[in-house]
Amino acid sequence: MESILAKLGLEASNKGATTGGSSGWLTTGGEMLSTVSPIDGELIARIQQATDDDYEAVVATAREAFEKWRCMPAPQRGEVVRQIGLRLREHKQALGALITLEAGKITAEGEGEVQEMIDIADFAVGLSRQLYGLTMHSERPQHRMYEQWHPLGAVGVITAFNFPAAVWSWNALIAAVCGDVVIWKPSSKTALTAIAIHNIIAPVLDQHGLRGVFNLVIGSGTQVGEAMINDPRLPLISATGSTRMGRHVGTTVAKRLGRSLLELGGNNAIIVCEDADLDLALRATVFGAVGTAGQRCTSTRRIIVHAAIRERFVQALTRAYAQVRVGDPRRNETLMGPLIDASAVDQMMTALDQARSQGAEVLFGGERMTPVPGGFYAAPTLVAAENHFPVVQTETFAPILYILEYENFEDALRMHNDVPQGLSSAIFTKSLPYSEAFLAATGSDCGIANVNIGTSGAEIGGAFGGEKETGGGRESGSDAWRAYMRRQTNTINWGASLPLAQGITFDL
Ligand code: UN1
Repeated sequence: MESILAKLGLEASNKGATTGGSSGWLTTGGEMLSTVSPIDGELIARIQQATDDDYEAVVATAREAFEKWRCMPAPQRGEVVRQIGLRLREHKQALGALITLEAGKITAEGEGEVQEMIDIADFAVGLSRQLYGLTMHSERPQHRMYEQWHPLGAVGVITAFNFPAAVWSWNALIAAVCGDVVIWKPSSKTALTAIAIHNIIAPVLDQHGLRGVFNLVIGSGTQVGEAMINDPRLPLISATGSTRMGRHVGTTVAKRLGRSLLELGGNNAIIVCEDADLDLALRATVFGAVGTAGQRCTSTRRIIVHAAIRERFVQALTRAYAQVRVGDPRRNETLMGPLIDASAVDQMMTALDQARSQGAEVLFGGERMTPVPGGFYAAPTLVAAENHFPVVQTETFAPILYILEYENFEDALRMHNDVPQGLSSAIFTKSLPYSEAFLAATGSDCGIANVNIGTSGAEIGGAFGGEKETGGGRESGSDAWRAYMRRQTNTINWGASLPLAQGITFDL
């Protein structure tokens, strides 16, 4: 552990606010935060949290930095992000190991998360030469119309524990090439990862003399989070987390007519049709439901399986679940590490009690585990349930998979969409009509819909996010960059007369 911390510039006690670079750390006088590892409940390191004054200092520096950063040509901003990507490559293993230590992800997933950051850095570099606007044909003679995209300002980024590094990069690296500066409030559960990232990128910021472009403020939601969402100096708040949190962020930011980009809870299902390749469906389901201990927004929470193959599929799932090795995520053979903390395990147990009292049956798992003393472990769990059970309608951030059964395809689709959330979805079938029906306007109502691929593990190239209570925001690839810029429509008259639009005459 010591060597990982040393490689990432972390100490026993760390400062919790920076405006970027090696000398950007603020002398915070806030309360100490202890970070423990979910692997064994042991202390990793401490962080001195930001005070209100620190927050003010960061916002002031960020706003000053924006004045310059927005004037730097976008491809030059892309060059800074390219160098950040190189630093991330060099530190992929160490940062991945810290994510494992702090969030409990298995090594492959910890490193996979850093790879996601590297990929988005590459994407952002290309994007820095492609912030395209459209041109239009004016209805008036000798007029030209087009739109352009300008930097927006200081963007507030609030992230969750489950992707403590990648979600920052989706927002921050895209926002940076767009000419924005970023103020990041990470989850207090995984704030060391945020400090490590700022240490990794510090030499790049030093080299370019950039202070205030990438900022970090660590503190509680009630202090730092509230300050950010109520702050009119932050035109955009991008928040990832629960629907409950997002509802508060969305309404608070809306009250000041700011913008918010929300990526909230999911209740992701896979429909397994009678003609599905069951081996593929099985592997996708296990990765989706058990991977990251069921703590991805995109985790598979519901299986909607055709009655004719239900028995066979559930038996195969049960056999697979029995082989999932739960334990220390640093060990090569482990497939499922701990949940994030003791309360996450309690919430899982509460959900299972509710499920039983609502008429569900636990088919596999359901219990707490102690493969490592002091850690927060539970068994991957299969539950036979019905879609309308209140517990099935709710996102529980844990490895619980509800098994639902259908007989005709319309019922499967109806069940699929009949939840308040709308993030990710999948169908396993060899039938063109089924897969096309799933992707049609009348099919899946989610932001992500896959065929013969599970619900989790999305690539960075697409826009990521979902509908309904998932919040409607889109981050990462495609044209998600537009959310981080302001659009301006320009009409230029290069003639000698002043024709009015809509043919209006208004002569003196
Ligand atoms: C999240 O859980 O908030 O698709 C993000 C995936 C990852 C990102 C998940 N690429 O599972």
